[in-house]
Amino acid sequence: MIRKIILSFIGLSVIAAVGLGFYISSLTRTEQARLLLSWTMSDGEALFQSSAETYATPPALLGWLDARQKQSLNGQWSIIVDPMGVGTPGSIFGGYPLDRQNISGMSLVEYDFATAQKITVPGDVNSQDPRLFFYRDKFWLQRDFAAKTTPGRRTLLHFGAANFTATVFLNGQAIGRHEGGYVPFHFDVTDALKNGNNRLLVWVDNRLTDASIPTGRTDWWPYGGLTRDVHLVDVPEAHIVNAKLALAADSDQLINIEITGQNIAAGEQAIVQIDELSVETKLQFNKQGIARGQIKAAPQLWSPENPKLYAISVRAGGSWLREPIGFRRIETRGQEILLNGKAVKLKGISTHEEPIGEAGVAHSEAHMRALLQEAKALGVNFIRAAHYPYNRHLPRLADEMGLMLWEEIPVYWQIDWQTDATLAIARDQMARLVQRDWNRASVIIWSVANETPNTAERLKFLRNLIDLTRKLDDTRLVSAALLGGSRPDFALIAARLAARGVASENVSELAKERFQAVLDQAGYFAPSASDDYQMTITDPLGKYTDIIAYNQYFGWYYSALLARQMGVDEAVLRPLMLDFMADLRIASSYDKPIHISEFGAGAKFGRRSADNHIWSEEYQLAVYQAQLDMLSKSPQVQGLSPWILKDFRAMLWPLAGIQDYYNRKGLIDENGNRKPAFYLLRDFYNNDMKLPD
Ligand code: GCB
Repeated sequence: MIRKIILSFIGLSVIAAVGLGFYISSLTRTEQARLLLSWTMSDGEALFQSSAETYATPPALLGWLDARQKQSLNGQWSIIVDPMGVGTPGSIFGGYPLDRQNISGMSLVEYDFATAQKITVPGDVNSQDPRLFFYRDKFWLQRDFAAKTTPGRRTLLHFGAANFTATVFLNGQAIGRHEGGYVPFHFDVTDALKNGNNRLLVWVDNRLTDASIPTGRTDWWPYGGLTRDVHLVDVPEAHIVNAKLALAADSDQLINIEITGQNIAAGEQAIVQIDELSVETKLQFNKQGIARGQIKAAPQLWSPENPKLYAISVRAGGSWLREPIGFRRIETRGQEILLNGKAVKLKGISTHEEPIGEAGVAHSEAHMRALLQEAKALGVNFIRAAHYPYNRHLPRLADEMGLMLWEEIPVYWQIDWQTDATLAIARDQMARLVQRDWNRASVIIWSVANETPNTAERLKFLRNLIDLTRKLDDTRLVSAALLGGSRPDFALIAARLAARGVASENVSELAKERFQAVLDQAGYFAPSASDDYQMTITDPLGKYTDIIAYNQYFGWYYSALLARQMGVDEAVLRPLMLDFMADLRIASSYDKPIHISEFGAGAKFGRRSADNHIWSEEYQLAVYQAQLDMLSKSPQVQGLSPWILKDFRAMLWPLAGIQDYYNRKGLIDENGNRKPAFYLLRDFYNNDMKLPD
């Protein structure tokens, strides 16, 4: 009988536990956190000793990171992968990621970080364990570290980025949460830090949703984890948070300065010095903790030919920061881009943040240097860093190596345009990117989006981001990569292709019939086989950007799409399109410079085809040939950044034997092998953007 009672008691407890488990997992994360905080462990120890009900959000960006005194927390971290959310605060399944010191042989603990698998930080989790390659969910990262606390100084825990939501706990205390990925953030952990050993735990969730930025559908690998450096930064109580320097709008001999301080009293001084130019100025902080002013100087202006940087030092409160900074002017005049008052063409290439010859995300200076060196070998003066903010090494090296930069936030394809929380993430990403890189002369363009469909809600959302960007930094150009070409445009292009098809000798009778049907539909507007066409970009967003940036895939996707719509084989349409591109021009209804932010074609390195089949090096080369011809004859086009320097990982492309989860539009493959189109583009750039004869 007693056995029966015990068994049914256990049975009921299990049912209750499971039921409670379901109940808890049905709660929102905030509710779970709240529940957790009201609980204590059986040994009386509070799981997390925070009284906060929601996680704190990080303060405004800390600038000048490289100039600060800091301790690296990079290295080996423990990882516990938690797809079921067992470690979720509030879970009753015994797997708490708790700060328990006395784990014995009798403790029911799943989350033993001492015995857990190790991974390297910085680094994404997906490329460090084959089991995690496609992983997009929750995991825990933990490390211990020794620290020394000093009275009168503050310690900031700084993350270069955490993809995509990170909740930070230090010594069992909830510190805060950042959502969004790709941008730096920090927390002041002075009060939670111990003199001696400390336990740091980061709960990372790399899921993306329809309301996140980006959404779950991206043509790049959504690498999760602590993908960039982690540091403890030591600052004095009264310190500089950030400082911005830029040439004044109306003079190359005046530099505007704005310094933001923390705990610096109104009336206190800041000193800015440029030793090499023997100039110095003193500014005063106002009640808002900001010091503004100007310094009279005549710096040599930064350019790709002369990437001149000056060591600038800024002193205020207890901070003394020193960084190399360059000064230059970037603006547009009609359809031209002017660098330091002179027209400049952007000879560019697009990139992703992946290293050459290694898996995963590029996070070190060496990774970035190798990428930029390969880009330089291509003869470029410009990089489009698509589609999200990269690590801080990129703009620093670009400053040094004389490369102009386009930096972007991951507002990509379809976004939840109507949700305030989504807009808040995009604004946070843009603000942190701008505030991190506003002293980098290399950065000339901020991009607020890529290929977003033209709707009223999208226009409102992107105008909000453009306004924010200009408010934070009015010394650079703002753009967005647009999807171009309206339905009527493509109908008129289809009619021209059809006219060529009907006149061609290499086309079957059946295909000619189809082409004739397209021409019959065009009726009165039916073109002749020699008609050219000008594609005009009219997207209403163009009114608000400084540059009309256009991604187009003539010769690649558009051939497939039009072939399908016209009911002809791609084998017929692809060669017709390549010929037609010689008579195609790109223009815009806005009297502004056009930048072709993407074009490209997929090719597997070493794959050859005498018949110019797709995925071959020959076909990629033929698309580049036709594109460069077309674009060099489109006078409004002031720059290019073809897609893309290197083959990159993407879940969209499973085609076995060719793509294998890589996007193959690279001019080099993942190991750095150059495809023939690399050399054509190099010759084009070295020949003043004209195709060599
Ligand atoms: C695009 C996107 C880029 C893709 C590329 C492609 O238009 O902007 O992110 O990777 O096309 O290869 O399809």
